[in-house]
Amino acid sequence: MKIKACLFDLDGVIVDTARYHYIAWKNIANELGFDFSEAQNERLKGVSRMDSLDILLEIGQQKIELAQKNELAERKNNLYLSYIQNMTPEEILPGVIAFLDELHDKGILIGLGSASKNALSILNLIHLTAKFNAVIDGNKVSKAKPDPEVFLNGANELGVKPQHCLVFEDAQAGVDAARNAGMHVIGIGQAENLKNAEFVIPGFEDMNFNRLRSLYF
Ligand code: B16
Ligand code: MG
Repeated sequence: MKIKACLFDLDGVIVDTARYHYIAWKNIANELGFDFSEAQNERLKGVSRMDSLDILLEIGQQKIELAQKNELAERKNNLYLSYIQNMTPEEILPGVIAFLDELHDKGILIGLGSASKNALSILNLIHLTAKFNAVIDGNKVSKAKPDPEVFLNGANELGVKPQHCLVFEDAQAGVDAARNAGMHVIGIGQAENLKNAEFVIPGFEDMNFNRLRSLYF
């Protein structure tokens, strides 16, 4: 088996925080006087907070000063934090825990590669931190996805070569980051939003070690 480590994105892969990000950004858009659809939100998935704001402002055709941008990004984050503060392990997406436990039993290393600066707080809220051998989040990287930095740092911390890593991602920027890192990648979601993924699966309910082995033997 050529896979020695699995690297998981957080938002949209382990837990569905994407909808909380969406509602928070929609609030900011509405305040600025324009609407923001779920289809448009696809462009923000996996993208860092400030890059997300730039995309939002481009959609709303707004030009604002840096100080106001910083203030909007902080307000969005405070809204987001207020939505996620009551998250519980019940919000972990179906099949995730069983798959992580199976990987652990088979000796596959497990890493997190998230653009979010809130990733560790979320892992703690859903009681999943201990299952990860390495956690790389938005505080540990300087270049956002699709730059490969987040996944290369993860591989490095795990001591595994990129070609032996498999990334699970729900965002195009993340799939591109994994490919740019020279890693294998399985998309989570719908194929039309995840070009260049080797395989696309709807979620982890039907994912297990035997299936992984059949795909990557
Ligand atoms: P924060 P992931 C990403 O997390 C989200 O998909 C993206 O929508 C968000 O803007 C980004 O984290 C930054 O999050 O504002 O919490 O630092 O998908 O890479 O786990
Ligand atoms: Mg994601």
